[in-house]
Amino acid sequence: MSDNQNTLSEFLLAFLKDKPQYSGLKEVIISIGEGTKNVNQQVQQGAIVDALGTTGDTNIQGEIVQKLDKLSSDTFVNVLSKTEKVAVIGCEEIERPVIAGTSENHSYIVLMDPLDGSSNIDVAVSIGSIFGIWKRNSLENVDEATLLRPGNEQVAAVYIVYGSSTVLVTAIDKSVQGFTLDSTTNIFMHTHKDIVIPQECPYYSTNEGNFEDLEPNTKEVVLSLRNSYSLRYVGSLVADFHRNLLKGGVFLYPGDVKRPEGRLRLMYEANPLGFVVEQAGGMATTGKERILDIIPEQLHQRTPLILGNTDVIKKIVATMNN
Ligand code: AHM
Ligand code: MG
Repeated sequence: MSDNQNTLSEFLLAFLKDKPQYSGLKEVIISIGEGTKNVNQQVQQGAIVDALGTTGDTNIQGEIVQKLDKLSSDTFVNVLSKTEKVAVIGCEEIERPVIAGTSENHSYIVLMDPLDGSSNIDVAVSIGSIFGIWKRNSLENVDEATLLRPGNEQVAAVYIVYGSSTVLVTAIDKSVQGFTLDSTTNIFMHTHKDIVIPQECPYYSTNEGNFEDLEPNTKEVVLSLRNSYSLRYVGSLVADFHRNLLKGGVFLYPGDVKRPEGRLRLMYEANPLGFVVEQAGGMATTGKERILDIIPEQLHQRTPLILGNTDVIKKIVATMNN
């Protein structure tokens, strides 16, 4: 990587230059970066700019909408629509798909969780944003069915962690790259090059409070993880994922007797992070099948999710299916 590729824009320009199949992707990812700067400012200012607390509404998931959920959803819909490269947007906070344009140039589909880790917003703990990006077949109609594509057809995924620093990670064409927002210039700098998940697995991340509701085989998995690795659980998927991606680890939100379908959402949580982790050498599964091979039926459907270190996950899957 030469010195003149040191910002997100410069990286994307160089990396996508000879890849015509990704025409327009640079603009889509740059728009996510621009939206992130706006969201980041609100996250950093928090209570000072009245960005904390709830709107008083309930979303399609039946969850109380936080002000930052709404602000980030509006922000990213706005910046993505303005690119004129995105045909349709599916969003955790919006029941129906948002149709952004139907011309031939509107060649991308974006699924997003605009503000992940909502329970951590008001308490200054790391939160994030997640995006899965698919290519639209320009001959097809743009409607709800347009969005229902398996994760293995994604062309890129992006996530952002608003943490002790603000980091944006891209996965495109088997290349995972990280960019840190320089708070003095407000520019994303290329700081984490060619990310590969470590072979070591120091950490496991799961909500231990759900232990008693787990199926017997899943209990066995968690008991074994307890004896082998240190527990780290932020309660923001993006933050737990990012730590495990950089330091090594495995994240689990399995189904249980109360919620066999799990808690996390397939289209805008599991698929994008599953795409990132596979490109970084890791694995993403429900325990029974590869996340990216699930044929989706609904925009907001949930899935059990296990993702991270490949060797450890293979053992987990063997125990779960014993
Ligand atoms: P959100 O997208 O509404 O914030 O919900 C998803 C979050 C994930 O970030 C996190 O992994 C999980 O919910 C935590 O759930 P729990 O509080 O049950 O452990
Ligand atoms: Mg989420």
